[in-house]
Amino acid sequence: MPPTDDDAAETGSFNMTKTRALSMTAQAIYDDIKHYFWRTMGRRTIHLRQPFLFQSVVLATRDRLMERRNNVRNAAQRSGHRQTYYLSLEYLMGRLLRNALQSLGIENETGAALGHLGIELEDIYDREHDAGLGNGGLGRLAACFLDSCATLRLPVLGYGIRYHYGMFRQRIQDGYQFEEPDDWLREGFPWEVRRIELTKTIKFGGRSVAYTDEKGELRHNWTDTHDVLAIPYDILIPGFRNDHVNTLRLWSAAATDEFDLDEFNAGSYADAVAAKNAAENITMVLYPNANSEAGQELRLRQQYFLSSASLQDTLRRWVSRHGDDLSRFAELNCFQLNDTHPAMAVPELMRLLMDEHGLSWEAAWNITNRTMAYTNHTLLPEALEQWPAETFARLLPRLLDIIHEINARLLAAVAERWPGDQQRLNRMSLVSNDSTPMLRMAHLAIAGSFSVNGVAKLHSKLLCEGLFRDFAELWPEKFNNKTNGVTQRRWLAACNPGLAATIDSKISEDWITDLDRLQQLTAFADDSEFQKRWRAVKHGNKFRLAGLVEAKTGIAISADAMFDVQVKRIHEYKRQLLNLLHVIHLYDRICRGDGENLVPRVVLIGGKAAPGYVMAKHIIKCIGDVARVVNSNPATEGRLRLVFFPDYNVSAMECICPAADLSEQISTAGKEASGTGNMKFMTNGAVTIGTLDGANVEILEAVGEENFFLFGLTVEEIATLRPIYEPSSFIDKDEDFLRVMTLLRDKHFSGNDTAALDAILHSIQNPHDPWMTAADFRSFVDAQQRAEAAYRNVGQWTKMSILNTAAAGRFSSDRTILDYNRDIWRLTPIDLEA
Ligand code: 26Q
Repeated sequence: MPPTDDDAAETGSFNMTKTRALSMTAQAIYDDIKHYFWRTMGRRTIHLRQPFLFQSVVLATRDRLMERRNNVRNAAQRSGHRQTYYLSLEYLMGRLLRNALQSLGIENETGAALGHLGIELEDIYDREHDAGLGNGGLGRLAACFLDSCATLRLPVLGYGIRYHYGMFRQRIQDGYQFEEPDDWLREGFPWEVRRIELTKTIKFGGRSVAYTDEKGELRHNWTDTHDVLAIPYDILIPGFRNDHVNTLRLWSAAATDEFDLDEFNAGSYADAVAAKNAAENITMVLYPNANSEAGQELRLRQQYFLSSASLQDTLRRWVSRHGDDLSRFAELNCFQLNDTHPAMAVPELMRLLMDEHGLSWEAAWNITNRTMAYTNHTLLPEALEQWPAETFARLLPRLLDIIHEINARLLAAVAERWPGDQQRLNRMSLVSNDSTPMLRMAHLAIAGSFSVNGVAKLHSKLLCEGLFRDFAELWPEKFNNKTNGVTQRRWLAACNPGLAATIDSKISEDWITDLDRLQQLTAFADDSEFQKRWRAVKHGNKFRLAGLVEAKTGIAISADAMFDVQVKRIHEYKRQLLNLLHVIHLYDRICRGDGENLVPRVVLIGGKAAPGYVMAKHIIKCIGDVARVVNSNPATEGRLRLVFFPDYNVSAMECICPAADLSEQISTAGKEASGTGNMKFMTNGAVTIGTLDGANVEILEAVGEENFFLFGLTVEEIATLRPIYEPSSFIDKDEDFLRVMTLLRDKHFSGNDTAALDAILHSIQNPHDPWMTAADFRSFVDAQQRAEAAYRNVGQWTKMSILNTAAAGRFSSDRTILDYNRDIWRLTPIDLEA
């Protein structure tokens, strides 16, 4: 067993009071880079293809973060502050170096240091592998939140999993998606610091045994378990130029020394050691299914592993600072659950408090219910997590006891409030009433939390009226909204330096930490000189993206065309298909000679399909099929291009969102919880074409109808139409739509394999199409025509673009975090001076 900080006797510490802080000059940074390259790594010659110079730059940067982290820790310990722990199975961090240098304010100095070597800082940035430990929106939101918490100096620690393989890399071959493993740790990840002394032991399997303790109280023992070690790795998260640094702590699984050796001791020592893999598999790979419930047992292990290790860690910190008295624990700690993925934290905290710290049920429940807060990210019923009770019984028997007890008390409360309402009891139970009883993780999270929030106003409202209605009736005070946001440090300052400088030329730089200041740009929306500069920046960004697109796909696109962009996970509810139908309609117009007046347009679609999601893979294939025909028809030259952007990820978005003119946010109303790409595009001056869904509703409210292309049925209209929905009634009465369908039916775009196009034809024509794509076709095409007309008027379009950026202030994750802090966390910023 590795040493822990609990049992290691303190033998002293370095006196740091006389240590001077590391210098931030170009010379000092140069010296440190040289030191790491030459002395630590023992390398002599610089090859940019090798990782060593990049790693030396990271280590020099990390040193400067680490000394700030130490100062923050000392200040925080003195203040005895309240603290929040963000529990998330995903953190989609992307690259870290540019962000770290900009936050520390040493980008120029580091650039100069590398300049001595004749090396461009941009080339070092490009050397970094994305940390892709997330699927999409939910994981990237966690990363934006960490940035905002550090910038707001809030004591928030992120807990997650150090997956060995992150989100798969997407390769497109002959139009099909192929998944390749993302071996992101292969060259090492120099940002992380392994904290072996904080290792925890996680139990699995075995059985729960009841006994009576010396005081005559009923207690439980979880025995005969198969234990796994959780080893933490820390990544430092800097605030923007405020000397504040927070921590992201990622757990990695390792086998214990005793691991099952008897079980395998039948003869071969080597086989027994090889079997340690089973334990280490827990953190091997991120599950790549966003918005769908996969139900794999290994995923359940991951969830419990994260929950248990993180809670043990917070209890360890508590005991080391406050001793065994837990009476003030709830006052000073808060756990924010990023969806139900870490919902096992509810029964696990109960277990730790009762079984390991000797608390009664009432005392433990009082703490749990005052510290847990749950964020929901989906309205799709099929994405709500459920686990077979049987799996729990086998893997986590003690937790199942506790869940049954929570359920018994919940149902008693419901029965008291609504006597005789058996249906309500069945609906609200934590355990479904099926032949194979399932545990409903959302119900567990709601029952265990003092706060439940959605991620946009519409989404939060729909949760209370729909999925969680019974719970909202029982506990209305728990339910609240926290509209998502994105960090403007990454999603404007870092990724769009041209626009940032243009903004700075008119208003101060304060928007970097106070995005509402962008509102002042409104005064310049009509200023023709400013407009000219605004357009030049956008054009430059489009040129940059055109280069990337050509490098990745071989397709040449013109920066003079309108860039019409939809990038996000591929999912039927997001309706990439609706976008595709519009492209086919434009193509049809060009073919029949009605394309003379079309604004030249590049339609860019990117995103990953979950490997097991057949329909999503069909959609990718279809986009490729249509693209091939459209792009090779000479009539479309200079008018229309369709591009599928392969392997869309965080770093790709940093190049894509500054270059977009039109942002496609076209989900079926009531299905997209919030969306956050919509906010990144808006901040960078793209105009949205979108439905009244998720945060689009608030974007529209902020920017005004005249600066947004609204289309489509509302949530209420969708609900009314659904029972009588007949796609052919929309297709047959619409000549444009009929022509599009005829091209598809005639297999105009099909190659040898028609499976994808057939499936798509079928889904559009299906009266049971849950996404009701055909119903929104006409209104989408009309909105596209309005967008096109607006784009043709250069002055009008530029004004709309400026006004979108100007209205983006509300969509800063700083605002979101301030909302969480005001209503849920109630943290005091750390004051380094005090
Ligand atoms: C669940 C069980 C088993 C395996 C995987 C999963 C799983 C993994 C990831 C389920 C869902 C996710 C991710 C969901 C997600 O990204 N949701 C998005 O969250 C964003 C941030 O709030 C919103 O803006 C988007 O609207 C929402 O779709």
